[in-house]
Amino acid sequence: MELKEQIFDIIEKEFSRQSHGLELIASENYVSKNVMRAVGSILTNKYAEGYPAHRYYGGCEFVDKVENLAIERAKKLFNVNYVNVQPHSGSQANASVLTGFLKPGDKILGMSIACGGHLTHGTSVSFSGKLFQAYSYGVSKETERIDFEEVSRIAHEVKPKVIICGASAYSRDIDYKKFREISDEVGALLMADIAHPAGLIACGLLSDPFDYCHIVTTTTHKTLRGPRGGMIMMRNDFENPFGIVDKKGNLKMASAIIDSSVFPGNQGGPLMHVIAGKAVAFGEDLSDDYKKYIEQVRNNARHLAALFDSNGYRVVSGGTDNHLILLDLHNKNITGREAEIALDKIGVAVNKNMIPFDDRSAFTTSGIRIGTPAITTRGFKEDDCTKVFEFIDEAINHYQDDEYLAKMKQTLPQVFDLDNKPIC
Ligand code: DSN
Repeated sequence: MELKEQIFDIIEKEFSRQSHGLELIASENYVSKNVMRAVGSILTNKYAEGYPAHRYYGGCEFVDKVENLAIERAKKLFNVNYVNVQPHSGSQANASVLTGFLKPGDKILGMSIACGGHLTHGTSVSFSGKLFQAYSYGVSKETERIDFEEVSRIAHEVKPKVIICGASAYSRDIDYKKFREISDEVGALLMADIAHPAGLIACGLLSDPFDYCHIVTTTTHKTLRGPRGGMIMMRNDFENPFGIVDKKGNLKMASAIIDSSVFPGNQGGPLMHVIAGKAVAFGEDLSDDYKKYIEQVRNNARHLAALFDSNGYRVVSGGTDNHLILLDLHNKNITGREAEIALDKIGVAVNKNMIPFDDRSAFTTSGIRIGTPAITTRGFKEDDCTKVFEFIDEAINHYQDDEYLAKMKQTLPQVFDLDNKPIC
């Protein structure tokens, strides 16, 4: 087989995996044909370092239009006045904000990864924990919701320059007002990372972070159902409080700091094909159909949480406000890793996940995270989610029986009528 055919053969197999299985990884989704058309277009050929009308390359008249459209649509979607659509990923967006405003050794405070935070919010293995002195807050043992007493205590003790709110495995709405009060008390900038719930926030199903957070970052491929990528937003620009000046000695506005930190600070040429995909996705996200979709995402998550809860599973924090649920599998005598492997064997993709105060490592874990964005794109409603629960429960109850799991995998496409629920 020729080299290029090898790749397309693998892509076909992945297409079959995605089509014939259930995708329950909370950070994944299926993009539309038009998003794929944009991302697979000749825009990938174009270099466009800089920003619209201020590029370092000729021939940018059309890619300028693409980037401006992506910005305008994102502004409308989130009701904001500043957007940078160039970050290649959520991690790059976070890196651009943190390295733009801070110097190495400055202090940051973010949610601990063990309680649901993200790698780039200060873990020792990421740039955020290597470049900065990183501190973390968690959730209360009783409620498994953000422990604001702890946030306040640590913030007052260490006086971080940036406080980060937002998470990757947290199923509850976030009180951004409380975070802002604490940030103001200690003179910190407040950054929200809404990578996971962005779509629910855009449609008003969760609290709006923009009135309280100085800067908001997101990814574009999770609930927003766009291409893989990142984005940085502000409702209102502001004077940076850290005295950062430009070459002429003028105080830089936050927008100028972010723009120069994305390019040339952290990235080179923007991925114009991906920015085009973002523009297409944001156009879709502004539609009534998307609003119905995202409401169904939340309804499906609530339905699943209630089913697990009433059938002997422990749902972390007792339920969900968004698109994901976190299950504590202790009482099922199975680790998160074992559950992930068993579910993989029946064609259901989830990820093992630590639960708050987990007594197992990040590699083993006591929990799994389940998200509904992708199955909802395939048209799943509450009835389908009841079957999803039954499948997961059955697989967990037979997790050591490979033959049983193999039979379940064979029946899964028919049970869920997957041939009539295409992924694109
Ligand atoms: N790794 C992503 C997730 O699965 O939540 C976050 O970046």
